[in-house]
Amino acid sequence: MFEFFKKKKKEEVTEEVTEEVVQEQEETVPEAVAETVPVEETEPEAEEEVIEETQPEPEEQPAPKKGWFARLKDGLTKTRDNFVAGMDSLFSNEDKIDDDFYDELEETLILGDIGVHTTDAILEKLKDAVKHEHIKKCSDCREFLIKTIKEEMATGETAYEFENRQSVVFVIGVNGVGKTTSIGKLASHLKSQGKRVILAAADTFRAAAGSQLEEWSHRAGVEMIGGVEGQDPSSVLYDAVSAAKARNADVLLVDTAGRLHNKKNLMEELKKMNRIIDKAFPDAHRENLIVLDASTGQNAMMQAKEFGEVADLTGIILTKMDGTAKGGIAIAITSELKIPVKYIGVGEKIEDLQKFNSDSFVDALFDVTPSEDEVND
Ligand SMILES: Nc1nc2c(ncn2[C@@H]2O[C@H](COP(=O)(O)OP(=O)(O)OP(=O)(O)O)[C@@H](O)[C@H]2O)c(=O)[nH]1
Ligand SMILES: [Mg+2]
Repeated sequence: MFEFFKKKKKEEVTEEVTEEVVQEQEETVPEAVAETVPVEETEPEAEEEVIEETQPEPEEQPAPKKGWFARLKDGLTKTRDNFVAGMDSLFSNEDKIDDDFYDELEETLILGDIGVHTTDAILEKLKDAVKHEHIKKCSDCREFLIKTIKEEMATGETAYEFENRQSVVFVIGVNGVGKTTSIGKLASHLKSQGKRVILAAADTFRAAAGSQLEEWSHRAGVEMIGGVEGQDPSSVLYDAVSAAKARNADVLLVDTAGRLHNKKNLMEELKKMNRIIDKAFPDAHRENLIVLDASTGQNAMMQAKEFGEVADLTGIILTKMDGTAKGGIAIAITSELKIPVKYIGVGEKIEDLQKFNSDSFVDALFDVTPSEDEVND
């Protein structure tokens, strides 16, 4: 679990640090020379000044690398503050459980974007446990709640088999949710596992879309097949599938438009692309990932339902978990739609994509310390 994150982060942090150092050197060395050369010809006072200025600054130590669990917790800070803080006061008292307690818990869960359906399911289980198990006081409920949420989120084995098979990953979602960014991050993750990855820039609607993906392809060090603005996205897709076959690529990641002239057009276009992949590359394993912006809360749920008409969704990439208090939506989505969240985006950088594990997610949300194995980098 999270192996890629552990592995990748190490490599990339080192790369990044090295890059920064190189850049710093490139920038600072000529300046230092330029400033120190005239010093020999100038007044001694000036010399002193310049020397003072050019004293090598103590090298800034890179901040100690955080483990993935710490980063996940950091990313969930706002959600935790919003969701769990309210609950803590609810669970901190030793009172007997009564209807007021249930009402307050219900409100907290719904406000935490857990969704009505999931909240009902959780409360049902809690009431049952209060009746049949030894849960008497409000303070006994916390652990039970954590266990129940974990159960609600368990959608069976979360599969990442596409990572190990010849696959086409069709990435869809409304505009601005983070499709292109997530594809870049995913490409980099797959590349670091030694996979041959090709990107298809099948968003030909927006002029900048192709160049955005191209930038990510350079960052990730993978190839991209694109077209020109206004070109039929399906023709780009054909080219990309042909290239993936010809080069025996492991994974073809398909970026799509999040907006066309209108929503109906978009949906029709995506359906067509879905059929093309099926026809042109029937042997490839298919993964249809919808990208949802966690900060949009319940809207994300609606989008998952709508895009479910385009293709059979096999997973979700939930982005922008770092900046939202609505991360509880991950619980609602997994529990209600029964579509597994496979990755979460916790920032804008290439390494800010994590494989999703519901147990760790709930632990991070409730500030539970996970086992040593889980946190070890
Ligand atoms: N903080 C944060 N920002 C993210 C994350 N993922 C994406 N973003 C940002 O969200 C913005 C939109 O991302 P894109 O990848 O361009 O979104 P898109 O779905 O491809 O958008 P369209 O091409 O317009 O459909 C960018 O500024 C990204 O940097 C994330 O996990 N966290
Ligand atoms: Mg895009």
